[in-house]
Amino acid sequence: MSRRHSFYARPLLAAVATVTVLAGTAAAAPSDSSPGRYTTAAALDDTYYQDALGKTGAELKAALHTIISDQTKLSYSQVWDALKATDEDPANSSNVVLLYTGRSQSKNDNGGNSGQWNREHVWAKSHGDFGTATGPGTDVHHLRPTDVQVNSIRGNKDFDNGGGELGSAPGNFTDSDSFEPRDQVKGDVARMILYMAVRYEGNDSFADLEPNDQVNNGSAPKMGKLSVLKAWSQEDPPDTFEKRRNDVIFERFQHNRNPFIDHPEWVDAIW
Ligand SMILES: [Ca+2]
Ligand SMILES: [Ca+2]
Ligand SMILES: [Ca+2]
Repeated sequence: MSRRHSFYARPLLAAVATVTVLAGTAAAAPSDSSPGRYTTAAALDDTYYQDALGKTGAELKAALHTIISDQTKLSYSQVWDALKATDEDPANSSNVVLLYTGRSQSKNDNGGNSGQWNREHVWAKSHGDFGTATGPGTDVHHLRPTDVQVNSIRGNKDFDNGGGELGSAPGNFTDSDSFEPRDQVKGDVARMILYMAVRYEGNDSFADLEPNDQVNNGSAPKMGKLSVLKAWSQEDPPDTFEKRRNDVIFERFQHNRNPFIDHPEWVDAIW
């Protein structure tokens, strides 16, 4: 375990220690004792993203790859519990919010039956054929709770605009070769795909995942369409739910971040 990793794995302990030291004094609590202190852009730039600052293009991508590859990896069964935390409904802690339908549903109503929620691989696992072995197939940065039937309709299609609207998930569209998610999650989808492209570079036992500007990518380790994903990232910038999700993954599960949620401008800096 690297020094960076062990440092970030213990934000709560550090916060507790700070509070203990200050107990009994009249001093105001320092700003870094609040739970979200690692999530401010300035704090992350001074620490987590230090080696990426000032870079662009392939150099930026390489620096980010090194930074985000320092992570804890989950098993596929651990993904269930992670999603119950990362995608918790802010208005109801017993529920998760499903990606495509936006439905709030009981955390315990997960499984493979119609009407339940299951684990959607936003980067379809057949694109690069990584399956559900520990690795890209269990990386919760691109795994989301979805309605079982809608997950099946999306299948392994690439992302693009157009098609007919899904009766079971209004606002989502599909045709024979592509899927268009609802407006509220278009940027989320784009940033998940681009995270995967930076995280997986073919230097482990898995394929080098990369976006391209096509559909019908099949089992190639590619996902389209890049030009559409870039537009979606612009149209739907990170909101509170997406940022909180990144924090929960970082602090509680994988201890790595999606850089494009923290720095959306890095999408254009690389692609
Ligand atoms: Ca299409
Ligand atoms: Ca969004
Ligand atoms: Ca890659």
